[in-house]
Amino acid sequence: MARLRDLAKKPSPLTSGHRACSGCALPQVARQVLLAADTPVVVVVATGCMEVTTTIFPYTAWNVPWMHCAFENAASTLSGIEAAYKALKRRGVIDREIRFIAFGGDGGTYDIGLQALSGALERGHRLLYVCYDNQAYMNTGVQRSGATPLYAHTTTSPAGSVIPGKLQWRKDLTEIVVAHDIPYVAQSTPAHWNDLITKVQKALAVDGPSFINVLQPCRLGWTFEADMAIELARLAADTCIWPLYEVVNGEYRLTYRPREKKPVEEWLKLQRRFRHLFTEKNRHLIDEIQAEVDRRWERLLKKCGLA
Ligand SMILES: Cc1ncc(C[n+]2csc(CCOP(=O)(O)OP(=O)(O)O)c2C)c(N)n1
Repeated sequence: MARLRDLAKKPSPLTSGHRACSGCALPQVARQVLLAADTPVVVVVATGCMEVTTTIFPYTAWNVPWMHCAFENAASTLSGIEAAYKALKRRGVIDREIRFIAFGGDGGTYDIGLQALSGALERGHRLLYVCYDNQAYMNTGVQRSGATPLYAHTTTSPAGSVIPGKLQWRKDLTEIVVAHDIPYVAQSTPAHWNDLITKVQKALAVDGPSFINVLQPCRLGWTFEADMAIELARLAADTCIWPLYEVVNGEYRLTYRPREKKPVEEWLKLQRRFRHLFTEKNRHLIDEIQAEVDRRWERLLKKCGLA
């Protein structure tokens, strides 16, 4: 178990001075993930907010070896790096233990990078892929992605008289990754720092591919007050819209069970992208979301042997 006291003493892998929006949870995700590593790491980041806000030429906010890749190929770029490392190690050129971490947004992971991710998992590279899921293509202007929740307002699923926001439920990428039968898969948030750090440590310890899906509240696209990102991440777990769990060699384990399962409304009402749901005409849509959250939560409890 990590201790804040020890983590605070480590040099920050991501410096201040990056250009993430005020109140964005993205730097916390990167910091927490990288602070969990006890060996040197090499990082690849798919094009998206994380890359764009931290590497504005000629500057970089990264204090770790870091490689640019395109929007769709973080997993294959990192696969190549890991394969080269293995070859150099075999030849005795490198003798250090190094770990490999890719970050991708939800657009770059659920959608355009899914093929590269699936291939890397199937080939069995020893790498950790972290999806920072802010639930839309935020960097290019809040377009809906496969991760955008049902009825969220985005610029390509605008809530109005024609539609009440996005018409599809979000794709369950974590379960898609589980289907690859890799050694370690998990979901977490930056609000649950100890949960996230423990999961990263477990992921980096397995001799094969690992994947962690981290919810990242986005101030711009979800639209909330600047000090609310961590609270929204916490509420996502407390409402069970974003359950915290891990799947180790196919075995499901819940890592956080809210003492009191809060109504999903509490999470929705703090975000302007769901504002249209709180009208007389649309209130039944909240019930629909709640029913689906409940159904999925019960299903997860069963998988974890808790129901
Ligand atoms: C092949 C390709 N298509 C489109 C783009 C333009 N583009 C750059 S970032 C981005 C959105 C990234 O969204 P996401 O992965 O969700 O990350 P976020 O910006 O939300 O952090 C897009 C569409 C690109 N760089 N490459």
